[in-house]
Amino acid sequence: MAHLVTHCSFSASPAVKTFSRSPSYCCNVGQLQNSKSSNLSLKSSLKRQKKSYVTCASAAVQGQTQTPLTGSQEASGHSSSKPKKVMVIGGDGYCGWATALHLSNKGYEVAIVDNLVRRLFDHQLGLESLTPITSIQNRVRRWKSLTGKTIQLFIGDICDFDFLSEAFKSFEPDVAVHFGEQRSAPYSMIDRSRAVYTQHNNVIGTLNVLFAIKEYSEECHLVKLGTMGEYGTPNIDIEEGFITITHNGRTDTLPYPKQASSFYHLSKVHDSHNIAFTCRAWGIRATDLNQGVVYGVRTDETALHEELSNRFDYDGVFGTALNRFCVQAAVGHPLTVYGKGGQTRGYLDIRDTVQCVELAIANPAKPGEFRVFNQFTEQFSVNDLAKLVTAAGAKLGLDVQTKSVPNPRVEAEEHYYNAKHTKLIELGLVPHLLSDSLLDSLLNFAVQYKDRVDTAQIMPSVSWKKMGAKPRTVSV
Ligand code: NAD
Ligand code: USQ
Repeated sequence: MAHLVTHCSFSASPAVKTFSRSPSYCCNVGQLQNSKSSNLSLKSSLKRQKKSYVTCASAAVQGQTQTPLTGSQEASGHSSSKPKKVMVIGGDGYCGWATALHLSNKGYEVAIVDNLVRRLFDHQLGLESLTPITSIQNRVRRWKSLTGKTIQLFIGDICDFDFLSEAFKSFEPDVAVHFGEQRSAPYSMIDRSRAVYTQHNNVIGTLNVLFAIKEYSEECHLVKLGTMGEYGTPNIDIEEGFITITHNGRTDTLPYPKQASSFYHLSKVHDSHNIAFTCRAWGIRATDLNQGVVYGVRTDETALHEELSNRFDYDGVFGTALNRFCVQAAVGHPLTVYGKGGQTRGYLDIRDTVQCVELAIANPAKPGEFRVFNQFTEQFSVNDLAKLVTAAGAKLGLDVQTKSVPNPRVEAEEHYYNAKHTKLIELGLVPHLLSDSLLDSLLNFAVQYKDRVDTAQIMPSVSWKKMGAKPRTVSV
């Protein structure tokens, strides 16, 4: 955890003091040096977190009327008058915020659990979302004022079991949707301390969630965000979680082999094993959603008001391929295809992320069942994405160029890729496929905010091979 204060990479910040890991990371963040004003508010808000606390979205924002969205007033799949309670861990993040609002809109009773560390990473690395995002407290207040719906907040670290226990005892979730991890592969490859932090945060956080379910909410369905990257890029078809193998005349159905390619992706593999084990050992019910790369920013709910806007990362550490390419096209930066560009992955629209999670909740795993769904809608190579963005840019009058940059990662650049993804479709997923109109609107969106782009953050700055034990400070 030392990196959280010691190395303000990608910024000109002076050195700051080290501290040893404590259950609540917030104690020393005030020493961070970036973005003075926002940092100050982060400092004071995090100081208040030293002991876990709960806040509820409070009264309506002045001057706003309550206009509930359309949609079921009752949580889908739940016929009694009591709505299902869904704890969204990581609900201040990109996928989590969109999902929390979507589930709240659908009539679920939602609580967000988040330690706001994603905002802290931005402060440390000198990064900023393309879209301005307001505090989580303002977000839920605005939601309440617009819809009349309350989202409870539990601000704290799920690696702190006392905090998590209090949140579980207080909210009594029927479902825990777990997005609350360090999710950037490049971040996990900056240096030893980030690698250790990522695996500690993700693996211990998930273990704590499993123990909290066992201890306080045995019936609670865990919906855990995994990643397609757990499988790597094998030279055979990728199945949904399990593969039936005949070996020396005997046949068994076994977990699909995992070949993750970053310390982040490996943390998800460890999570999957721990979850599968606790389903067998304790009868926990769990769905592991092996999600592909997410693109897009607007959902029905986040589009309602600027204070509900979602974050949109385009930098070389947290930005993902298609979102980055749209921003690059908008500012006239050549599209950064790494290496040969044949790297193929599963992709999905953020509107489908929220739909998939809702489907998993409405059709829960049985006690003791460990289900795996591959959560993506289409496969693209990086070269495919560059071509699509170039064509969409031309329609908007943008002259989009592509540049092959040396690949900072260690990964296959030309490979076979065919991943199954039928289980969510069978449950009713109606995908938003990547169409010209979606690309147009994403590009227009990037153009709208292009003045906020810091072009110095676009090129990749983390190398898989140059990673070392020493804390890294990368200058801008
Ligand atoms: P994000 O970084 O935007 O959000 C994660 C949230 O979790 C942040 O708000 C962060 O503050 C919180 N968090 C992290 N550690 C925590 C802890 N110990 N205690 C409490 N809160 C904590 O990430 P995202 O893009 O929304 O991804 C969410 C999940 O989905 C991750 O598990 C990620 O691995 C997975 N996923 C994301 C993508 C993608 O393209 N964004 C694709 C596949 C899978
Ligand atoms: N890539 C480029 N140019 C870029 C950015 C990325 O060529 O400017 C390439 C990468 O080398 C990689 C592919 O695009 O081959 C995808 O990279 P990415 O940064 O979009 O996605 P990745 O690092 O795999 O991680 C993202 C999320 C992570 C999630 C994962 C799903 O950050 O949380 O787990 O997507 S998956 O890829 O299916 O594992």
